[in-house]
Amino acid sequence: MKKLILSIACTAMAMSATAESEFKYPMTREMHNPLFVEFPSPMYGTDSIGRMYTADASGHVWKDGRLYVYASHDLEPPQGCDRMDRYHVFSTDDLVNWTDHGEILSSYDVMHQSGWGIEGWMWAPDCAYNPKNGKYYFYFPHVKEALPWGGHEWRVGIAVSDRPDGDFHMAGYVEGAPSLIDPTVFVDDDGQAYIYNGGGGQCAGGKLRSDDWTRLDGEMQPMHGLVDFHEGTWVHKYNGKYYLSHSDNHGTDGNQLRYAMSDSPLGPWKDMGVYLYPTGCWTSHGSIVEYKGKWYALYHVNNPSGRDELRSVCIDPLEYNADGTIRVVRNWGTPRGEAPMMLSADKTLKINATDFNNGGEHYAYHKFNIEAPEVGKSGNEEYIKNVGRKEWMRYSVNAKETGKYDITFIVAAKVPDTKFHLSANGTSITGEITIDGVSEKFTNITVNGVTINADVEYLDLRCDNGRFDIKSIIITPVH
Ligand code: FUB
Repeated sequence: MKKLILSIACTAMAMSATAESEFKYPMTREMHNPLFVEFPSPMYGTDSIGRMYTADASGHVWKDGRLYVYASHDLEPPQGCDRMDRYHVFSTDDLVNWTDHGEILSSYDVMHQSGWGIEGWMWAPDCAYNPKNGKYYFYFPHVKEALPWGGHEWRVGIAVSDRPDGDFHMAGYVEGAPSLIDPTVFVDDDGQAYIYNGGGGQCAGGKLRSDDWTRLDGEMQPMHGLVDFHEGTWVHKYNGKYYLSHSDNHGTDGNQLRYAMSDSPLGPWKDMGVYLYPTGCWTSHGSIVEYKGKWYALYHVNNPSGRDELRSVCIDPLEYNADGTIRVVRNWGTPRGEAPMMLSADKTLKINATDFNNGGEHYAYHKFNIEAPEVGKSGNEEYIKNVGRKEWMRYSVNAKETGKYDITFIVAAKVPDTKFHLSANGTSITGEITIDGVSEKFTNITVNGVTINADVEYLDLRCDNGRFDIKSIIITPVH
């Protein structure tokens, strides 16, 4: 079995090597959220080239002042997350022009340089710089050998280089680290390096030896005080406090990113809540980094592909309150009017579908293949037409207080089995709604007694299947 997998791996590598040799790295392009999709990427097991998909971004600013992003590489066509492979490193010095430095490590390299590991399964990585020896340490979770799903032993692999952007060579794995995914390394101001990993509800942390960042100094311990921990640990320091951020197990519209604070890098931690609402992608995984005096959140979405296993890294500003707490990342554009539309217990709110937020693709809507949602006209009324599967529009609203509402959608399905839902701050509040029949005529569909919380910032109208036109959403308080 192992032999077969190895031979498939070698064939795939040989074919993609042909394709990749046509690329000249480094390769720089101007880019906006979602990032890196304009770079080429080999398609799994063929010699054709597709779009680059990336996830699990770890951001670092190194000696040269550039912001580097170490990300997972979702290969197309995906097979769950099994085929993730061939890490690339990206960097920028202006957040507009991004450089792909090319592939820095693959599962093939691990197998051939270290003698363990299987094809694919190269999940969320991180990188750390040790100023004492001038070396960059690339940490990544990888499966030791092929076993049935669930039986896998995960190792924290390590590759080392004198450069941040390539020339990494395997230097073993972190012996004694628990069999968990998503390793990350935080280096404190005194030079002490701490390593963390975690997944499936468990998070562990410990020290690396000061004379050898490939080895633990003592045992890794469970991190206490985290709430609803799922995976994707990241630790940073701000104004003398330690922050551990991670994804949670939130269901609808995907996981959220939460954070906890502590006076010590190994906790105990105090959960401080959510800093990134669900984006519509099943997984969420982020990092927080200071760059040129400002702070940024890196995270991923699935908008460009519409698939949970083909993700794309994004970056947005992150802000702290005066007390050191983190504000929720504002990746929802700005209201079309002067202020968010107001929801209150004494008035019906009519949201015209065409009044989606300002801010464009990624912030205010997602539309495949064309620039913006299509606008149609019915009599004097404008409407949005052809909202397709995994497309969405976003509307800024405020609620005076938490309340119950009846919500009516004025819609027309264009194909059978059309389904959609409405979310508040990335959480579905209506559940999936099916539009019966296909018609040119608009019809009213009402969902009764929907709770909308006072903290609502925006509503997303998301198409789950099929295609529909929509005129408006009418939100009536229930008394
Ligand atoms: O990318 C594969 C896995 O999905 C990562 O290791 C997790 O953090 C999640 O993003």
